[in-house]
Amino acid sequence: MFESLSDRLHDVFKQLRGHGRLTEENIQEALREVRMALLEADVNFKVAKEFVAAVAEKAIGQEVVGSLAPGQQVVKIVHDQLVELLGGQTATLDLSGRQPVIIMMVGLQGSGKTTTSGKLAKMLQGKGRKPYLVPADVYRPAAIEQLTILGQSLGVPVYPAATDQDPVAICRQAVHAAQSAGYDTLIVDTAGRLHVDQELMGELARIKDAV
Ligand SMILES: Nc1nc2c(ncn2[C@@H]2O[C@H](COP(=O)(O)OP(=O)(O)OP(=O)(O)O)[C@@H](O)[C@H]2O)c(=O)[nH]1
Ligand SMILES: [Mg+2]
Repeated sequence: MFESLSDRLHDVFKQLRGHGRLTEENIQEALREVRMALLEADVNFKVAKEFVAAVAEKAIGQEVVGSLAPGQQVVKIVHDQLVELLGGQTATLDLSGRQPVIIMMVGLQGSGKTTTSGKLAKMLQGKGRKPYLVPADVYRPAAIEQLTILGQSLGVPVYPAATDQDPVAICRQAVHAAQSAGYDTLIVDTAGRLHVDQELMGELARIKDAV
């Protein structure tokens, strides 16, 4: 995703720099390209729209038009805005504390918990940690299988949970299994849920308490 985004932006910037002077149309055209690049890189529609609007406002506000190196200036504005969009500060995962460290993936149905669990596991493995994936979604058909296959393809061990088990029990047993196998980071992939679903929200609280 980032590779194709940077390729696209590179092309847009090259065109911008090529202009001795920039008109407002030049900038708008470039920003249309930036917007397309963001959308193709899977950025949320609203985020892309706001991003381009913010850049446009700054670019036009700073009187880039007619300035000495207008292309450079627009590139800088886009760059600064991208840094801001991705979060001005870098936050790292806090993996200190008693081992195994437990990461709980929580969110709406389909928001990307399972996929992100896999990405996290791979990233942590690359840093020399020993992640253990824990499927705690016993409700959606094939949810356990999804994480199991993901783990297999990544070479990350997955706790062998079954759908007739209680998610709280799965997590508790997975912690014991991790302790005896020497896994230092548990990634608990919970079932998607709405915050108004009291029963399922209660389950999350119980998992948190249990592990
Ligand atoms: N485009 C895009 N799709 C994603 C991303 N992350 C996940 N998906 C897709 O979104 C869909 C749902 O992803 P999951 O990881 O299964 O989401 P989930 O939160 O675990 O879903 P539930 O367990 O059903 O609540 C899948 O088709 C994923 O391939 C992402 O970053 N970008
Ligand atoms: Mg899932």
